[in-house]
Amino acid sequence: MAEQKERTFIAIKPDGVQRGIVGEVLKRFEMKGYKLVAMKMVHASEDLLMQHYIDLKDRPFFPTLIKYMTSGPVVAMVWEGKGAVKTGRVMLGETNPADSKPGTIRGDFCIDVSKNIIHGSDSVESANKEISLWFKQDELCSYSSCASSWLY
Ligand code: DAT
Ligand code: MG
Repeated sequence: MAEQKERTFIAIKPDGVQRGIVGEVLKRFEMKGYKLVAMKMVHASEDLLMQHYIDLKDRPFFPTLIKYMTSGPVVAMVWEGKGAVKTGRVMLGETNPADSKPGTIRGDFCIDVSKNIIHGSDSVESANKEISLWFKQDELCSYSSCASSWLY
């Protein structure tokens, strides 16, 4: 069924990597039932980040955002499953951790909007764009998950 194949791009930002939150994020997405399709650690270039955040290029915080995102490696991932984009955003919490509820990743593990530890695609369209920006086609793994018939 097509809806179970929805994919989202999730990236643990440099602060999330430095603070040791990678395992916790993986755990939450795995335990929810989403399927890991791709994952890599990458110290992203300014060029890649400028493309990734192109919609925000005129915002005052844009230069700071690019500097922060290139300050260390990130862990980039693709997760797949029903409603992965929307549910992924719910699992992340609000952009500003101060508005994020406890139980969400940003609500539980960070304080400031400029160090909000994780990125998640905001629509299926941007997910597709981000996935092709960060991953080559052959980095996306094709396999069937044994959990699938117990989830859907
Ligand atoms: P999100 O990451 O929740 O999709 P966004 O796309 O609006 O939010 O912004 C991208 C990132 O830019 C966000 O995760 C943190 C940073 N950011 C957004 N608003 C900010 C602000 N007012 N001050 C500083 N950084 C901000
Ligand atoms: Mg965004």
